Amino acid sequence: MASLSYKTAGESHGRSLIALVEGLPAGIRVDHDLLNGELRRRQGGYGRGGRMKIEKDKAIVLSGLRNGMTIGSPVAIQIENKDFRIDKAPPVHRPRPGHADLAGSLKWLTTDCRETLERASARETVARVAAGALARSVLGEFGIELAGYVVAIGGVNASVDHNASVVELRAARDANQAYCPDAAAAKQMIAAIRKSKQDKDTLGGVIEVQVRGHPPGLGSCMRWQDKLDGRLMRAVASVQAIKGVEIGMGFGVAAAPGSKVHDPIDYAPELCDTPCMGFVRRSNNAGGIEGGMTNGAPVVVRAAMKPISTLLQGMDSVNLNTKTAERSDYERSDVCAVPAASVVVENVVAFEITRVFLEKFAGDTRREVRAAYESYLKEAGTLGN
Ligand code: EPS
Repeated sequence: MASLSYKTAGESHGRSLIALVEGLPAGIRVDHDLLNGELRRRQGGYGRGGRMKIEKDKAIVLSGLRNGMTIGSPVAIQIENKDFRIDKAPPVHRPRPGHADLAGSLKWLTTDCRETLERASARETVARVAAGALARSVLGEFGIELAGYVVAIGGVNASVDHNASVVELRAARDANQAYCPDAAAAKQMIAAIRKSKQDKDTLGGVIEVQVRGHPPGLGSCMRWQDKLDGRLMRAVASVQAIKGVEIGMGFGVAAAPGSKVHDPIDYAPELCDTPCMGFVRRSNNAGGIEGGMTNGAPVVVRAAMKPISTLLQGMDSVNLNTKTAERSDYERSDVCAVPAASVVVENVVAFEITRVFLEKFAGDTRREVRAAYESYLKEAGTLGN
């Protein structure tokens, strides 16, 4: 049986975006509301540009389902571009610093950056969200939940209550256009984006994703390829404009002594029948991952997003045809896409968690996956007895 994986295809102004997901067990009911809800959320957030007024992203599931359930075959999802005009879109000869324009033009030996930017565009993240949201139909069956939200934009930092439930975090996040659970910080973030737009500039920020309700032991310390932290970091760092990924305390671990970094272990017998099996931590600096495996605590991943590289004011660049100094080209773009990227990062994390879940509890059908999961919990319940 194929392990869970996905591929994407499509250009920013091509006909469609495509996600091709392989390795889902049969018998999973696909949550179309979640799928389309996440696509809609990705289109939103304060600071988005004109394109999102044109598009109405909706998943068309082309294969892999019968009566709304997976049958074990590859699931192809299409999301149509309303702004389909790739053949008529003008050439771009003045690369934008920070975008893929120059590196791609040198790689594919062209002076037209459009050949690169059409695929490098963050429009591709539509397909990643579709793949991740599809995979979440598996997680939902096992009570595993995620919340992704914004914790900083342009130097405005939110304060997040890590004891809040996923439902509370999502409700607070969904109450504003910064997708930030701290309402006061959200207001300041929106004001900062508004100012940035006036300044013809762009803003980056920080996204956090939490995973809850999963069992310990997802991932492995046995092969470097299987370490969950490495896999999450790779998946998140590959999202357009992400320049840094932290798990838990992240870079903070480098300055603090071990006694202030590692999370003391307690046993709470009343929690012995929950996925953490009663082993609780007084802190979660490890971000729920030790030795490349989940330890039962919430997984906490943070991602730093750079400001969008298309600036209305342009930046110093060079015309690839004439080699003369000119300002970079302007393409319609966003002022700040950190809220939208929080949806992308949440769903790429969801995909990686589903992947490791199905590695540990593998099966061709939902029933076999459930049996494997329950058998593990039963065995774990006898640990030390
Ligand atoms: C995006 C679609 C793009 C951009 C943005 C994200 O559409 P267009 O280029 O037609 O305006 O708005 O992409 C970038 C900022 C980028 O640098 O690629 C989307 O669907 O998210």
